[in-house]
Amino acid sequence: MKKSRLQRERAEYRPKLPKGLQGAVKVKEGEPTQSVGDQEEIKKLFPNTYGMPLVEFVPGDKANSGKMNVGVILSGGQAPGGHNVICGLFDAIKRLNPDNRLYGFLMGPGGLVDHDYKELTADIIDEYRNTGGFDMIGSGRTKLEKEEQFEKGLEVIRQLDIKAIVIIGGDDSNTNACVLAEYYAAKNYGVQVIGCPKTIDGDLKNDQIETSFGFDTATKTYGELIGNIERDCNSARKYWHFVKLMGRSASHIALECALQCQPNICIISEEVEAKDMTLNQIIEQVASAVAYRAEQGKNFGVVLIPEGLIEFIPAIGRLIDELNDLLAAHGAEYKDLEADAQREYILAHLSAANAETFATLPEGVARQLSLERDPHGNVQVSLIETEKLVSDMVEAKLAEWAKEGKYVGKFAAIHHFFGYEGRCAAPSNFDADYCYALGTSAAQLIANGKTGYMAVVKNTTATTDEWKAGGVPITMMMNMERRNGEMKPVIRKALVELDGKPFKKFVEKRDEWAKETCFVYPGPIQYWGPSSVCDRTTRTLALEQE
Ligand code: FBP
Repeated sequence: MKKSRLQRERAEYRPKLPKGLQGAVKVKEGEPTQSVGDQEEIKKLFPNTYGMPLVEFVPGDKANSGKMNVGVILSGGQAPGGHNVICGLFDAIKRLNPDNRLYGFLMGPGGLVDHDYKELTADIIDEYRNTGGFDMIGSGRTKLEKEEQFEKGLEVIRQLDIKAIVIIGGDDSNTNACVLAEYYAAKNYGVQVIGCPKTIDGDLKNDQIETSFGFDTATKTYGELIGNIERDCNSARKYWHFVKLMGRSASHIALECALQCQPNICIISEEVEAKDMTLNQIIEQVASAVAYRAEQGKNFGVVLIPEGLIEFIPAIGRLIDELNDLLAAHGAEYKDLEADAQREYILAHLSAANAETFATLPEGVARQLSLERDPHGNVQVSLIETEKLVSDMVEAKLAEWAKEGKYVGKFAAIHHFFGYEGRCAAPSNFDADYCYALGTSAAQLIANGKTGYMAVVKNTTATTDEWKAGGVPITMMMNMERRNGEMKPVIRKALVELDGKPFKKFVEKRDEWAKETCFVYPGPIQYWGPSSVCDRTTRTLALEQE
């Protein structure tokens, strides 16, 4: 693979490890744990992996050197730093015993079931150090949930003499990792399963996980792009830019980018839901800011929109819930219908209130909501053009106000969607170090006989030396939620907290940002230079850990 000069220099970067992982490791165990909700049900579903203690790695004196082969899987959407998790895992198992082998299952969890794998040797690993992307072994969204899959996976696990599988994924994939760990433990197969917190969305976090990897790099990449747009916008002073940002449900990415770049408007889905706002109210809010700025002679601005917005507008959320159940129950007969017939079918089967909401949606949006869900039952929100929907409706509202005699100035909109642009960016120093430490922790969890744990690294706003590595039982983060029409044990998704410091900081400033032009241009991620620039965490993490 031909590398750019920057890539070649970056390959030489040696990620920094927390003190607890730098040499031989000792395990410090905490008290037994409980799930965050529905304790009795979760305990019943996970009798072998429930209640285990938290684990922290502290410097020890004797390295555990038993022989262990390990399998690794990348699951779900790409996130910067995934390769460094694998590099950290590789280096750590080789340090424990040079005969240990690492196998990568290809194209996601499906690779385990289909026995599609490759051994990850030093020359492969060296190619991918500190690089973005998941292309070392590929990723996929196959859901590992059925016994046949677990048993099929076991065949290749036995064949390769694998002691443990590491699943690098988001909340859904780690939930499945826990189900797999429980299954292998219940059957006494002696195969351990360890999870790793990945997702640019930033919604896999809680008291134990400070941040999911990839969020840092992805938001800094979007921050750079939004900053560039803001500067262009402030130079030409003739466009309103509507930027949709990835993040499936949670608005963490949009909020972080707002804190970095100070755009005129940023919509936060969680607030829309909490205030029970209608689509029309959102539009009026944006249009009012446009009209206000027009009066000041500023016919330009930047609006950030989280990609999950549509699901959080309460009336549309209720519609989606019913559609999810409807599609899950009637999937097969519905799938073969033509688009028009599908629409009729849906209108005929929905409750009156939801049918009314469905009928009022622009056709393209209604169509997207009626399409097949991803394997985890989610609406594919990244395919809905919310940025266009919002700007079209703002334009219509301004035209209505103009007819009533209100001054609304000139309105010309440009649309952007930032999502895929950030998922494979070369990891920032934070993500390069964090991921390498997560991979190293995963290796130590395996070496110390743990299963059903997620590798974690805490105290991440301190210097890397002071980070604290360890593991958290996955069952501790679970509760029961309705998925595809059924109650399921799942890791609780972290949405933006309206009483949290990042959101409060945004609320303190947003009126000023809407009226004035307070743009900040963060510029590109820096790998070399002053630590205050290169090792800076996200605003979200800094405010949360303040
Ligand atoms: P994960 O939760 O698997 O990390 O994926 C996150 C994400 O990037 C979302 O932000 C986005 O909505 C979705 O993946 C897009 O999915 P796909 O890559 O399948 O188009």
